[in-house]
Amino acid sequence: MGQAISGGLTVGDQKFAIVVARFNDFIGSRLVSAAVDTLRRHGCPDENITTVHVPGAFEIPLAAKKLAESGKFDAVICLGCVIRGETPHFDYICAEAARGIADASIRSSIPVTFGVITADTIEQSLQRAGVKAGNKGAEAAAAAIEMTNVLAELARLE
Ligand code: INI
Repeated sequence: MGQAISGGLTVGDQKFAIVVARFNDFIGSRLVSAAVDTLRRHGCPDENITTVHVPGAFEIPLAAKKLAESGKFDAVICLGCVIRGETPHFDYICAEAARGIADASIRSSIPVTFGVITADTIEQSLQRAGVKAGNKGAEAAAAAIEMTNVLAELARLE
């Protein structure tokens, strides 16, 4: 068998940016708390965490792209909550948020993780924000940490 490459969950001097939508802030703030808690628990000092607030999930990609391309961060964590019941725009907002976040990551070559809840109801959203079904903010932060370490391993191949 060839070599297996993976990334751990240890934080050294990596710097993280969090982009969070203010729309549905009741959920978004829970995602931020969980993301920050996850970063801290893996060793990230508070001074290495920058949080940026944008109006809604639709605006996340632009801020994420700017942060990712700034050269100041090792990963960007995108958080928000889009609830279908509240808008006929649901599908457009979700699609653009997902596409734009992926695009920011590929263009900048740094991890930009997707912690945007897309749910049918407020109850489902709450379940994914720390009640019953995990917390998308914590997941997105853990994925960001892991990916910074995967990229460090990949850089050693070059
Ligand atoms: N933005 C969200 O983040 N979540 C939503 O559920 C939502 N709804 O329901 O409309 C939402 N809309 C705002 C959108 O993201 C933009 O901020 C707005 O269209 C201005 O560009």
